[in-house]
Amino acid sequence: MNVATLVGRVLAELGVETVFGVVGSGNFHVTNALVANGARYVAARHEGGAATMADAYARMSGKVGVVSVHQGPGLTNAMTGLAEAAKSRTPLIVLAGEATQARSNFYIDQDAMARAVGAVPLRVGSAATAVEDAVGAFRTARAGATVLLNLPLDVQNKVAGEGEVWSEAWRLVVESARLASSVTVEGPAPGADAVRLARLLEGARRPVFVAGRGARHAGDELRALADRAGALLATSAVAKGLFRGSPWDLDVSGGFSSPLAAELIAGADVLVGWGCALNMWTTRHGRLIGQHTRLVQVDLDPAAIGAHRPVELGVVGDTAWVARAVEAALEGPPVQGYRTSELAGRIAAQVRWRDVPYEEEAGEGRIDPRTLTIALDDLLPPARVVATDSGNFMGYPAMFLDVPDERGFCFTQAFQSVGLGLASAIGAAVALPDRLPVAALGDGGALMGIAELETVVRLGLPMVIVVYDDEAYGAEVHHFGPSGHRLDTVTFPPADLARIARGYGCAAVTVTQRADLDAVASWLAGPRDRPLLVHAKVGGGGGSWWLEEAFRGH
Ligand SMILES: Cc1ncc(C[n+]2csc(CCOP(=O)(O)OP(=O)(O)O)c2C)c(N)n1
Ligand SMILES: [Mg+2]
Repeated sequence: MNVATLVGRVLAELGVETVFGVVGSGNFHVTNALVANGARYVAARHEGGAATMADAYARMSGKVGVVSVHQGPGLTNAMTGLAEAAKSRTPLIVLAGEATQARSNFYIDQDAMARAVGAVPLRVGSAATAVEDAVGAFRTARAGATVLLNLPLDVQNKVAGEGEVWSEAWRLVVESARLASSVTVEGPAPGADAVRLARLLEGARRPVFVAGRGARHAGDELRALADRAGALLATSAVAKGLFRGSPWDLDVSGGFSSPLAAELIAGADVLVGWGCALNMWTTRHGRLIGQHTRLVQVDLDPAAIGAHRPVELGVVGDTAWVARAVEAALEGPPVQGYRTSELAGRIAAQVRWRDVPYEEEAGEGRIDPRTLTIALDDLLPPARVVATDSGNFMGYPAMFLDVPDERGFCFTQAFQSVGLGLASAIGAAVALPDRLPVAALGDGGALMGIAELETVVRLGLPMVIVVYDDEAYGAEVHHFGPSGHRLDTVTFPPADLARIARGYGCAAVTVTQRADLDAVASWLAGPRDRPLLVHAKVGGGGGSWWLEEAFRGH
């Protein structure tokens, strides 16, 4: 056995079940070894897609994601997806061949590439350390890092593991790291600060909890604590769906908040961010934090506390642990807090965006994106996972498509890159095969990431791909247009996206009015053996305020 094969075998042994990638000579053996040892290989058509698929898969499955790429260009192609993963602290391993001769065409400084985007560069150093190196990479990833595991070409081919491979020593290394591939959260036990938070909540009359990425695993604990403290519940966009089903769920806090949700969050007297950065998105640049709101942040990472906004109290610890500790420290019976019966009625009637009246704006041959999305929300089954791309359009799916829980929304937007939406939906679909995957894309993002349409078809994913086509980089049009700038660099002639999709093997429908969506109902009623691309020619809706929020942060 050579080193590359041994590394693949170790990773499979550690519980890696799925690997995404584009295979070349430098990652051929490691990928084949993963497959030979039981992993599923998902071939992407571009490494950018592969990296994002692995990222989305990790987010939606709770397991370590693995992507396998060729040395040099295989890695550079993957970089945008890796930057997104690293910024989101997705537990991810990039297996990359590595050219070690500086005169090789494939040579680049791969460690520097990884560092530049916040990933951790590691290396299989020798045949003797291959097992240790692979286990170390897995552990580092599982603790919440995006890891580049370089596989130097001159080490890959060395003989490894012969004779000693199933020895007791090897077994022990693997056994010690085997906790399936699930991501585990480790951190200090909550202490006196948790008690301080309990006291603060006892004195609160209008508490609000905002849960972020670091609380996606703590939904039950936070609901229980909120019930005791009379708190309303909201999330950042990456945790959308976490409190679905609760009558006190305000959905997303930030640019996507409905007017009622924004009013209630801003009206909090104590606001607790749970595993949530409280950044410009979640707080609308601070406008959702009331002048007299007492701000608390709970986070596993001490450096996250107060990083975006000063807080009165910071509690370091895993959000589920802290929530349990705070609940245990609360004295007295459950209190009403913010939860009046009058408010329950208002929330039930008005908190969803679709219950907020709007003027239909679309003109001839165009559908209003709000009308489109509300109609799709009615048509698509509730067991769904929605992934969105970036752009002016993206608030429509985020605000008007409901999701059943925190695994119903895959929001790969930490790097704000256009073009990751389709690959995100593929990774989510592979992680959650029992749900209908929905990709919501702009025309720009759809055409940027279109190579993976072949992947959707090849995998037979029953995906609905909605393209909000305004024949433009609408974000730029809406931002710069009003000041009279020329817009021919950001506008495009019509493209027949439905026909392009049919060419890839999808079913497709062009939508210019509500009645055209009957084709979606027919597709849903059929065998769903081919993905459906909904080419929606959208108009109206205007420039989005969530995007203005983004431009303010540039
Ligand atoms: C990779 C990348 N390139 C460029 C941008 C700048 N940008 C932000 S939104 C946008 C327009 C995207 O167009 P489209 O997908 O059609 O969505 P729309 O804004 O029209 O709704 C662009 C080019 C970016 N964020 N990421
Ligand atoms: Mg567009």
